[in-house]
Amino acid sequence: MGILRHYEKLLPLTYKTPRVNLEEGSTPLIELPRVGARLGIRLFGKFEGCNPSGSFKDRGMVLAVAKALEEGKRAVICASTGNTSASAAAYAASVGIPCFVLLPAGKVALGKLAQALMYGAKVIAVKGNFDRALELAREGAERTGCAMVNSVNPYRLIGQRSGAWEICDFLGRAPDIHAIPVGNAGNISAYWAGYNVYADMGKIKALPKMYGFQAEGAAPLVTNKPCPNPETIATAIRIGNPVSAHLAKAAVKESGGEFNSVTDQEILEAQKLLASEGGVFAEPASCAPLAGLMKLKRENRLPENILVTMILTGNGLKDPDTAMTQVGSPIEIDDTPEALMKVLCQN
Ligand code: AN7
Repeated sequence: MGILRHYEKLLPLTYKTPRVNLEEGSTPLIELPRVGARLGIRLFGKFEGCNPSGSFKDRGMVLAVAKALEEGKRAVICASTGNTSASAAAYAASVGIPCFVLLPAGKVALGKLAQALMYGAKVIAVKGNFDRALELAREGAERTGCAMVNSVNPYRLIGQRSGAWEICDFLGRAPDIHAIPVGNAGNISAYWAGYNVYADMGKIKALPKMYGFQAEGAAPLVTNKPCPNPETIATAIRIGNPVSAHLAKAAVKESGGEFNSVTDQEILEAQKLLASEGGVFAEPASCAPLAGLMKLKRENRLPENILVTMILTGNGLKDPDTAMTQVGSPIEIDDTPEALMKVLCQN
């Protein structure tokens, strides 16, 4: 039914807020018994790749675009490592307003670029990294009056709280550990706020520990200082100066969690493991939490038999190029039963 209808009472809606809807949210919380057994925990992945534009960004974008319309804005603008742009472009298309997206040139996964262009956004490739593109987008919004729909827009994070509510509605409790990738640091902050809303309402008795995972080459929250030249294969989280760093730090501190980093190689191994033993294909950035949990396990820092949720923030289909570097090619055969049998009977 879409986030705005599903959580109408928990969101800042008025009778004037248009009920924008692409049927976002209600994504599956998938138990992953084979992967969980390796870790000695009960493991669930919330597959945000099932959202209409293929990532968690739709949860906040639907509210940000609805509020922009309510406030009389005529266009939206954002900077993005890819998923925000795909989401903004989709919602702008659905309500019929222009969308401008600023991307770090050459550093966005192909599927995301194709999405923004297909949805009809004006796509601008900036010769600089995401952090610079974000500064430019903010300036563009100020000078033109376009609605800024990056997570500096408070409605984005409010909409993204819905992910936490769905997890609690499904499990009847919060997880012991909530593991999540961290780029611009909005989503971890939104989940923490969401869990706290449910705790205040008495819907959950205990809060989770928030574990934020970054890529080693773009880990400003682990090193505790901005990273001027972020670099990682997980381009979605190739961010050096997260705008919501203060909120994310508070979430980790208040919950008794931690920030940690994982290497690109660990991310790729986790992506393959999640697909081949979980049946879920998530994009590289989304696999930083699994890589991080594996690391904690190796270090004997992961308690046994606890309930852990990881947020699988984006669909693996968005970045086939990276996936293909990790797998072999198909076995080509002549179009005969004999040739087929040779392959089928190879031990
Ligand atoms: C798949 O699209 O920042 O810590 O511009 O696409 O809330 O930023 C994407 C971020 C994790 C990090 N996983 O979330 C953008 C953008 C995926 C992402 C993150 C992103 P935040």
